Amino acid sequence: MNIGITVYPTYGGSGIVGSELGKELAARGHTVHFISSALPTRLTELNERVRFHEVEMMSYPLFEHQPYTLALATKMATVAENENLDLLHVHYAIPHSISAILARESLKPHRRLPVITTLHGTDITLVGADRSYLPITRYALEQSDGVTAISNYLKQATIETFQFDRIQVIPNFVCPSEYKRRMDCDLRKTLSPADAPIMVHVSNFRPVKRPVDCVEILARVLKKTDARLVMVGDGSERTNAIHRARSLGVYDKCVFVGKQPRIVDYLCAADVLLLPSEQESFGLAALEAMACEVPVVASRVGGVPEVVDDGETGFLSAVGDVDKMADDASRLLTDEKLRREMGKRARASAVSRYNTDLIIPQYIEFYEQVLAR
Ligand code: GMT
Repeated sequence: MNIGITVYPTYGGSGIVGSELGKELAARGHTVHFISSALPTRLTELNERVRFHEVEMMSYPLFEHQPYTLALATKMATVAENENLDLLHVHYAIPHSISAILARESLKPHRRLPVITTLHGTDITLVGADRSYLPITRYALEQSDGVTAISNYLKQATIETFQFDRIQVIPNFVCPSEYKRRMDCDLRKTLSPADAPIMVHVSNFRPVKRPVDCVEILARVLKKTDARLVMVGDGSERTNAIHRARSLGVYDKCVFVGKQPRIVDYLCAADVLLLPSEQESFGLAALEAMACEVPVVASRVGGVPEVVDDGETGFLSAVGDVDKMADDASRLLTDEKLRREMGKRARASAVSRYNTDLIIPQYIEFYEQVLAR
């Protein structure tokens, strides 16, 4: 197949999932055309099967804000014609689905271009549910030729908010040969020279991720055992997290490394992953950590309980219950046997349920079903 994929290139899990999906489809013989404002972060290698088409924006004094949605729709239609696309698959409904629907309509009647929308989370629970975007998001769902969601939780949330239920759940995935524990970890020595155990947090540091809670957890853990907190990523909450670490007197136990291209290296260096989010429709960081045998301490929200089995592959708590999260993290950091057993179970669970070889064929089958209609 010739597949057009659109993602947010620089920010958030939906872009990562869309990019990884494209690479996996290409590895299975399909040709994937990424249509986006910039090269998506995890797309390091372009080739005959993985192509990139940049959305060009004309600036004009009359435009207070440049109409990206229209520029994207135009690019989608052009690429569809020039590259003979079979379908468009967009990640994150707003505004990608609307652009794709516009592109599809602009090509009628001489070209068919089915639109598949994958819902990731805040496109439904935060942005889409906001009154300013709700009607257009409902329209995007109804007009898409196929809709998938990345967890049962998100499907249910979409039904409740939009009374729309034509949704197939296709969960996120992880490549087990790429995401696996490596013991030759020099990075660990750099992050924790005295070999104190490491808690890692990976996110885009938006308020919804509650990165400040990680610092609160660290301060409590330090009362029981030495530890380091490695904060991977960047976003608006980073300064608040640093400020809180300073005021709690634990800044010297934190390492803020910013955005990193190879998350797997940081996961392999870690003993525990902290994911204290307010909302999380899946928790891709949790899945990637589990594949690297890292148990997860997370909030019991959204789709996280579908991924992390409480007491088996990690520990779940109410949002903001940093005392309980710190107790759970301390237990894992001080009890090596428990940590290793949980880590092994975490990997087994990630591999048996979310392996790329299991999930990518589900997308291909879904494409075929939509095309056959
Ligand atoms: O919150 C993010 O990291 C970004 C956001 C997005 O839509 O780009 O992530 C959502 O999609 C990820 C990939 O499918 C999921 O793993 C995250 O749980 C989800 N985030 C939220 O629901 C807050």
